[in-house]
Amino acid sequence: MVAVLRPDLAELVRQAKMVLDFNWTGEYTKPGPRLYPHQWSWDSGLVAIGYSCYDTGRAVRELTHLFDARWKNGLLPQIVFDPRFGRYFPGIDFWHADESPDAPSHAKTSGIVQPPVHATAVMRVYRRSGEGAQARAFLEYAYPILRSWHDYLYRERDPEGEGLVYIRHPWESGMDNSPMWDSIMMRLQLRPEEIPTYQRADTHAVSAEDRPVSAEYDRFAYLVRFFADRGYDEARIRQDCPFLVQDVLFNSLLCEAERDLAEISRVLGEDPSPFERRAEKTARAIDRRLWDEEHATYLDHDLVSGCPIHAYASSNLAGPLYAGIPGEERARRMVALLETPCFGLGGAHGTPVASYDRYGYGFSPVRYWRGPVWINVNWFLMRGLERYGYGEHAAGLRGAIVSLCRDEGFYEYFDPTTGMGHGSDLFSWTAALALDCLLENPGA
Ligand code: 2M8
Repeated sequence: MVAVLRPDLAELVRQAKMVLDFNWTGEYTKPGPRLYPHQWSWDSGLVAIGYSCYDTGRAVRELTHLFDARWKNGLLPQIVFDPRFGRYFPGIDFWHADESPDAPSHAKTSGIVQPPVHATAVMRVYRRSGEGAQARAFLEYAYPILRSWHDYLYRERDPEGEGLVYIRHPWESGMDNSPMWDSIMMRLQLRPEEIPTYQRADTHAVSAEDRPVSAEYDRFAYLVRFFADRGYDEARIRQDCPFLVQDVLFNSLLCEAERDLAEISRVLGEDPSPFERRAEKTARAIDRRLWDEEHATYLDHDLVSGCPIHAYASSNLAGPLYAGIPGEERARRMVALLETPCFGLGGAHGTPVASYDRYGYGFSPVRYWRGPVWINVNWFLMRGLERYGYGEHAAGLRGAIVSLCRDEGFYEYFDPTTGMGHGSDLFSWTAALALDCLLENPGA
């Protein structure tokens, strides 16, 4: 950890910790104080990475609260509901998750997943805590849970054994209304009677301009009803689910998390080779099947149409670099694409990269995952650039993340053209990953 920080940065560290304290419920950290009152899966993983810099106890409690809500089949749920907070759609009653025999009896959860960053978070907590007896005890507790979580993904979401798992709802990607899903959403022609009755809560907390449009919410809700009608039985769901996608970021994060799981098993004296093999199979599958030679990027694959999804999101570049998937030449071409005004890496704007090609069809500078800067995607990219030896770019991105938070606040996302913050303020993973950038020695 850095011993002395510039006074303005020391103040930023203090503010970031205050955001996390403000959102800490005593059991988990709310992603945002009003918009997101429950516990979210990948938010908790990323927040634990932030806590691992200065508060191991909090990191362990955060992850333990999520892990304790796991399903019997290994599924780690996207949301663990806190019954004290009602104002969120879709709430407990809309999901009907407990109709699944796999749902836990002691916790209320949703019935989908989010990107698997948890083994990575656990490993970071262990390493940064000094690897003592207590940290080892946490590894021993987490190991079987992480193993069955990854087993669930490979067993239920990769039935053909390709090394690529599918997601079945845009919410599972974490990038809810990305233009990547537009072609599928358009195909989903709903009759009025197929649209569930629901009331959104999000547009009461933040501007409707910043959030997905209602045609998207209709389809989000339709898919939830579709899963509930099938009792969350994966074999039945995959038979005719209209949304089945092999997502680049999800699979890249899984690949890296498998390597972290291998590392955990090594520390515990277990055999790491099954996890190493699975990680390498996934890495090869991403590199072979999802690479788009013409545009020098990876593309998501739509399993329903059998076609690649030609939409250019920065997560499709950040994920594979983060997980060390492309060879040097592909990585060089990807970085060159990131440097173009489409994404703006290291450019005159001085902001981190946009989530979607700024000149792409459907780009919006403010509407959620359709273009704004997100700190988690940039943090994955920063790690990837470090990994491939693009030290100057990585340092520039680290500086840009820190400056944006210092100048604008810890917002959920930012307009890439002005830097202005949007969505929820006091957003936990923004604060947590800024702390990671500030408190870790660059390059360590
Ligand atoms: C956003 O998604 C939730 C649904 O999961 C929502 O819009 O209500 C996404 O940004 C997602 O990635 C994130 O985990 C969640 C909580 O921060 O909010």
